[in-house]
Parts: sequence; structure tokens; C-alpha cells
Amino acid sequence: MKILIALSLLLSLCFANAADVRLPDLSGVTDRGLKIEIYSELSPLSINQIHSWHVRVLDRNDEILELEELNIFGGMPEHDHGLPTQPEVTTRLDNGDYLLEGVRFHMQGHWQLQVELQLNGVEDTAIIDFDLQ
Ligand SMILES: [Cu+2]
Repeated sequence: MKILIALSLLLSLCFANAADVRLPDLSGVTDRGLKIEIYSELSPLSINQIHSWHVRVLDRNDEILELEELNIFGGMPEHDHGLPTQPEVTTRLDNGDYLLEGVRFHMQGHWQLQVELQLNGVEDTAIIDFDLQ
């Protein structure tokens, strides 16, 4: 009986968590092994709509990190151009995510993001490649 109660408790916890879990729209890893997760307010990502991202930076133990600096640049390497806008991190949200405002893509195809951050005085970079339909 005890096992049954424990099992049902475990199951209900799993389901409770499953409802909250949302997979990032984009993710990557920095040179120093930090995880970058991007949750887009426009999901799935598509072109020609200005929108915001929530950017989460985690250490190896999945603890959310507070950074000294965070900048995100993007472009299409094959076309040799950047983003049509200059997205900016404007605030840090209550859950520890950074709000990046002013994201817009104007072409379908292969895009590349460059995430530049500073943590404890050390600079770190992640490159994230993705295709937009
Ligand atoms: Cu292009």
C-alpha cells in the first residue's frame, strides 16, 4: 500500500511538472559549457514579426545564472548580413530569464546567433545555428 501511495504521488508530481515544461525554441552551449535556452514569444519562430525572447542561462547543474552582460547578435552567414533590427536585453525577469526585445527575421533560410555574455569577469560565447521556414 505504501508503495502504491508513493507511486501515485510520484506520478502526480510528474504530471504536474509536465504541464509546466516547455521546450526551448532554440538552445546552445557556450565555449565554457554554459547552457543557453531561448523561449520565443512567437513560437514557432517565423519571419516578419517583431517579438521578444526570454533567454535563460544555466550552469552545468541547471542553476539559472545572473550575468554581468548579455548581448545577442544574429545574421545569415551565407548572405553576409545581420538582423534587420538590433535586439536588446532590456530587463531581467522574476524567474531569472533575460528579456530580449526587438527580434525580427526578414528571410527564410539559415540563421546564426552569436550569444556573448560575461560571468564573473569572464567573457563567453555561444553560436546557435538554425533554419527558418
Ligand atoms: Cu539573408
